[in-house]
This record gives sequence, structure tokens and C-alpha cells, in this order.
Amino acid sequence: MSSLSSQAFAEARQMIPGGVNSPVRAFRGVGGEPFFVQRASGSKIWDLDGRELLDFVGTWGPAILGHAPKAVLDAVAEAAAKGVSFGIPNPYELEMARTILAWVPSIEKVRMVNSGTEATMSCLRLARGYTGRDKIVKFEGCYHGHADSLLVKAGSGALTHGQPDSAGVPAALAALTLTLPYNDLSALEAVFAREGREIAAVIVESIPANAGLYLPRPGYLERMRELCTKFGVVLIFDEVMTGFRLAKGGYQEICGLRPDLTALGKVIGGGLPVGAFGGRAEIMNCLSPDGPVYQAGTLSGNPLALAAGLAQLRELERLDAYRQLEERGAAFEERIRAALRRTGRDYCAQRIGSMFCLYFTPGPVWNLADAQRSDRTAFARFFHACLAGGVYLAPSQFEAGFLSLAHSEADLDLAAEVMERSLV
Ligand code: KE4
Repeated sequence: MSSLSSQAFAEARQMIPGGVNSPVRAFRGVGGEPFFVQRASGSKIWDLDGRELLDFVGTWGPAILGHAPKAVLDAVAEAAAKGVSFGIPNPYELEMARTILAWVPSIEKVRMVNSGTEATMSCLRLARGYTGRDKIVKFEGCYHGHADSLLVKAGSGALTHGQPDSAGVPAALAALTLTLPYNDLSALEAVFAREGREIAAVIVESIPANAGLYLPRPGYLERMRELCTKFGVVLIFDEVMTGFRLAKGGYQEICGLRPDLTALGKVIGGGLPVGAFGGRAEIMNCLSPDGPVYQAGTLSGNPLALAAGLAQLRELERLDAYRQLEERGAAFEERIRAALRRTGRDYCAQRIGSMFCLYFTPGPVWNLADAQRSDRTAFARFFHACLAGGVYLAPSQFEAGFLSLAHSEADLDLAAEVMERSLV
């Protein structure tokens, strides 16, 4: 008798491309079939067959408090009782704008959207409209959502499925996207020397976490900031994943840099569809209706989504979350490193705050080329052994894992024990 998830997936494949509404969920990077989730709470998820799993994906980042936190559920219920969508300015939009401007000082004006893709796509159009230039620079293996100009040497699912340069993107448009190896200062200097005055924007994941997880080399982002300032290029920090996760002010608070624009998503929606973008008022004022750059959205500023996001942000502040997430992340990292020592596996564990990745290759990993040395067959074997042991990790070597405030010491002990058994 096939499982309920398997039956559901068979039916889904008849109606939905690949049986999924987002490619990375299809388990193509690890083989096998995805399970269907029945419910989630705290650090756990249960599939249709009632199997309990310890979740380290956290719906790809939003579940920083854990799943279904009471504060978020209550806020959504309270908002829903007053109506679910207005298409008219509502007080939640004011409070969210106040919060973002207070938490992220580089953001002088902000606009709400419905996904990280919308946020980064809007940043690009705004940068092009503000500068009057067409070219953009992105980095190999970085993923910024699925807007055409950004599906060039992209990470995440595009990389997992071997389509970093998606079909359907006009060659003439893709030619305006210059891609560089990440952490390569000479390549960065060269592109600015060659065509800096033709570049509208540089967009970078503040911490690249869509080819696993690797960190900027010391001085790399600082030099990027300097070059953008010198050549009048808009520096866009994609903090969709790191925003409100690594610190109240995202990674830019940690590194002390001020991008010109920031893209946000995930945590800011408390699990509901929310994105945002913002930055220097001089640039944001180019947006319609004040300026010539058009951008819009029926559900932008949706009251339920903003109520969920605001409740989540308030909880993070109330619980002194970032100190706890760093402690939990460090404790988990030590457990993983101990398991690698005991099994003698020369694999590369990398982490920042509550985001982590285990590469099946000796480290360190500084860029996409390093990440692609990982033994993906061994990773797939490890993934399924962990799943069989009740631990759900991201179903691709080219993704990051996430801890939440709901992950207890016991959860971390169990996960480390299962991961160690799965390494052999
Ligand atoms: P969304 O459009 O999926 O909300 O956000 C796009 C995006 C933008 N920027 C960064 C740094 C991102 O990581 C993402 C989306 N992340 C992936 C996981 N790596 C979402 C999962 C999926 O595509 O199903």
C-alpha cells in the first residue's frame, strides 16, 4: 500500500508541473519523492501518514519562531475578523513601515510587496530607472528569485536542477546581466574598470545561501561598496533570507555597511506571502506615483500578511531572539563538528547565526566553484538517511538549513545523533 503522500504526489503530478508549486520541493536534488505535510508546530512537522519530522528547513526561512507560533496565529485571527484584503491603505502598512525604518537604518523609505522575487525585481527596475543605465552585476550561484534578469547563473533550484540560465529569458536581456565569481576582488575591480559607468546596480546576497552557505571574504563587501559609490552604481543587498534573521537589522547591521537598496522577505511575513524593498529616499522617490518607475501589487500591504509579520517581529524583539539564535547555532555547529571528528569525515560545515550548511567536500567553501566540488551522491544518501531517522534537512546540497527558537537542546541532540549515524 503506497503512502498517502505518495498517492497525493501521484495525483499532484497530473495537475501541477513536477507535482510541486516550487521546483526545489520536488526532491530532484536528492532523488525520491517529496512528502506532503499535514501540519506543523514548533520545530516539528507531520506528514500525511502521521510521520513526525524534526524540521531544519523552516519553510525556507520564515519559521524563525518555529511553526505556527501562537502570537502569529492570534494576530492573523484578529486581523482576519476585520477583513482579509482591502486594496486601500490600512494601519498595518504604517506600523510595518515604521518598524522596518527603525530596524534597518539604511532604509529611509520602503514599499511592501508579496514575495522576495517581487522585492529584488523591483529593486532592479528602480535602479535602472534611477541611473538611466541598463547593465546589472550579479554573482554566480546567487539566487534572487525568478525575475528574468536574475535567472542568469542563478543558485537554489535553478542550480539544483541544472538550469542556472533559465530557458525563456531573452538573450538580449540576459546579456545585460554581468555575472562574476563571488569573493573574487580582481574580477570585481575589472568589471568596474571596464564598464562601471554603464552599470545600474550590483545585487548580492548579503550572505550567499543558495549554493549551500558561504561567507564574504574580509574586505570583499567593503570594496564592493566603495566601487559602487565611486561609479554611481546602486548597491542592492538581497536580505530576503538574512533580513531579521541574522540580526534585527540583517547582515548589514553585522557588517556595518549601508547598501543603497535592500530586498526583504521570508521572516517579515511570519510565513504569509510578504516581501519588501527599500533604501535611500532619493532613489525610492523615483517610484510611482511620485516618480516614473512603475511598480504595483493588488495584495501589497495585505493586512493579514502584515499582521503575521509584525507579530513575528515583535516576538523576536521580546524574546531577545538573536542572542538565543546565535547560541543555538553555535551549539549545533559544535555537535556537527564533533560528529565529523568521530566519523573521520573530511566534510565542510559552515554557519552564520541560525543558518548552516554541510558540504560533502573538504572546506573551506568560498564560492560556487568550491561548492560544486561537493559529492552530491553522498549528500543525497545522507539526506535520505536523516529523513529516515526523523530529521528533515533541505533536499539539495545547494540550500541552507535553518534553526528556530523552537529548536530545543533535545532537538539538537537528536538531530546530531541522527546526522552522525547518517554520515557513515
Ligand atoms: P521568493 O520569491 O521565493 O519569496 O524569494 C526569492 C528569494 C530572493 N532572495 C533570496 C536570497 C532567496 O533565498 C530567495 C528564495 N529562497 C528560496 C530558497 N533558497 C526559496 C525556496 C523556493 O524557491 O521554493
